Amino acid sequence: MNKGIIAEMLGIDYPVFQGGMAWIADANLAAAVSEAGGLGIIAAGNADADYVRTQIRRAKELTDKPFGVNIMLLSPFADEVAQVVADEKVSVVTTGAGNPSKYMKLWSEAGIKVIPVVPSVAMAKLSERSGAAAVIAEGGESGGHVGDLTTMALVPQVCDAVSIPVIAAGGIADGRGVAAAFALGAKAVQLGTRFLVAEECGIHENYKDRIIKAGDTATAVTGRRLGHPVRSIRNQFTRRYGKIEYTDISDEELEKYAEGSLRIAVQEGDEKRGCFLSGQIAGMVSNRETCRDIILSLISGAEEVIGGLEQWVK
Ligand code: TUI
Repeated sequence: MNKGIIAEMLGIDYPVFQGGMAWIADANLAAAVSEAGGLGIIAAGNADADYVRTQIRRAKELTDKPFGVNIMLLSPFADEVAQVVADEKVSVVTTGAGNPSKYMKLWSEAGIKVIPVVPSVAMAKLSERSGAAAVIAEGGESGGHVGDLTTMALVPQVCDAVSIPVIAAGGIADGRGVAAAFALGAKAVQLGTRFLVAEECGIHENYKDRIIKAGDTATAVTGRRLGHPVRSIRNQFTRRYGKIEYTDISDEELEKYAEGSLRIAVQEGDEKRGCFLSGQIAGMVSNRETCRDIILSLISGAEEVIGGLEQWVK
């Protein structure tokens, strides 16, 4: 497979990004993905500047290849983390859950390529105007904080609306998904859920089991009332959240109910109190594998699918 313009621009071997999953995507996972030829991404999530600096320095020890940092813009530490990535001159910054425009000058002066996650054409155009190198069009099939549109509807509309390259995310976990993303006009893909079960991913074994055992309808979205819809595996946490979400409970109490639930899932694997973020594609994820095997199977799978599509051409 030709690597395409995104991989060319970033100096990586394959057009595959690992999503910046809060509490999950640390230096170990990111370095393993980058070493395997994809783009590993450290998630800043809600962590402070010290944590993010430590993770960046650790990743630099583990790999000489480019890697990125994802900044979750709703984080109370977003400003200080934005400064850390500039000081550390990371190759790539991706952003989620908001509009990164106010940081663009700082990051471009540090020579960072900024690639915002966008849930709509409007956000994609705004990102292009603010100087983004590319955008990640993420459909609501994805895990975590989700937008309204599906990958199938979002990606081609974003590709038509901007002239910077587009990376597709949401609902992709094998070569068929990669081939489909290219067919829609994307130049690379980003995957989260499949990397959850990577050998190098340090989450609790219960979390990995939940992903491997998940079926197609295993996930649900909670948190719409607070304006931050989040997709995760249905369990006691989501059922209880769903029950109280539209009662007269205050926003503060609702937020308090969810507080810490992601950390509990990742570190304690507590099936009752944890929020196990996952995309809808979890039903197809069934093997624990190394990051290298995941990336190589995505690429060889996509090549096979694309080769087979010739039957449709007269
Ligand atoms: O950000 C994600 N996925 C996430 S963030 C997260 S942690 C979290 N913590 C508290 C509340 C909510 C989440 C877990 N998973 N994906 C990228 C993404 N970005 N999806 C949707 C968006 C997005 C939404 C609105 C990007 C921009 C945007 O702009 C709105 C505006 O006008 O500012």
